[in-house]
Amino acid sequence: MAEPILTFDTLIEPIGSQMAERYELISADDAKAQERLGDFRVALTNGGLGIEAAWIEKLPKLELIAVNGVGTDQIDLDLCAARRIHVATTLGVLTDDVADMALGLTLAVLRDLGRGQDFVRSGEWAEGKTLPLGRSLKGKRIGIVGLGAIGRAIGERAQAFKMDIGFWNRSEKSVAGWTTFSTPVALAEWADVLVVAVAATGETQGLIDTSVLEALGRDGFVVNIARGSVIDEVALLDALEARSIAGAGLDVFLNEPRIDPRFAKLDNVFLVPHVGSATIETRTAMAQLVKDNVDAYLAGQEPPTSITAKHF
Ligand code: 8YV
Repeated sequence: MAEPILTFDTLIEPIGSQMAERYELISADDAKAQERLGDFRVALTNGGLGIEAAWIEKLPKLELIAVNGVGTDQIDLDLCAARRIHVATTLGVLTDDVADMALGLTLAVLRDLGRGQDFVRSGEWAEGKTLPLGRSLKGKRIGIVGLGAIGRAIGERAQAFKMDIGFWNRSEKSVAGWTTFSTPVALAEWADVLVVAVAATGETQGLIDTSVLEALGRDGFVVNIARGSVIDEVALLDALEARSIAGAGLDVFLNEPRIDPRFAKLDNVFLVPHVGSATIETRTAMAQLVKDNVDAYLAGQEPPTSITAKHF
């Protein structure tokens, strides 16, 4: 009998079909899932959704949560570690695409690409109207909040744009030629563009608050490719509306996909729907790693990218 897997997410083709051939994939939305609660050793989800603790508690045999993503903010890792449940993510394979998105959003807001496209499509250009000038990336200071693999990849790209690099990281790190700051406020005071690349945890919730936004100032931009929860979103919206910061490029929000309607009314933002890793290449590599984790575990091995195994 094929191993049943409780699914909250589907994987890109052809890996989705390969999984379905080898395992019995049962969607969490399917009534059948409720009848099989005692059978599931493996659950498959993504970074945005995670899995509710209430689900974990209903699954007495759960041994592996295979995450199609790197974010684990929607998973109770302490509970998983205590129950010796592997949480295996797609560590490493999405770094470059997410870093590209951070630079894409930086370009989009500094050069006002959204307004530029609207201007061409609406015919205003043809009518002879003109647009306000954008701002150069070259020579600007980019302040990276969180120097993990993605933060570092953002810095490397920003160097190619001839930006000055600064960062804040919870634990001490140093990179030749990059300036380190002891607090997010100090980083924001220095930076022209503050890029949020830190993992969402209890400690980083609301890290980018009013004091950080005030330090960034009216010529400063915020870019977020991490999680909505890392920014005090009401403070961000207030600052954008009051123009006490210049603008924001955002891939992530609170309450996705039903985000705060105040965002849609702003003309100093560039908004994309949580697509940092959404390329065919990266989603294929992510799906392959999810499958590798599941295959390895069910073959009696440690899942290659388990982040909880070290706590067992
Ligand atoms: C995905 C993410 O969009 O890795 C993450 O944590 O947020 C993204 O890569 C998400 O996992 C949905 O598949």
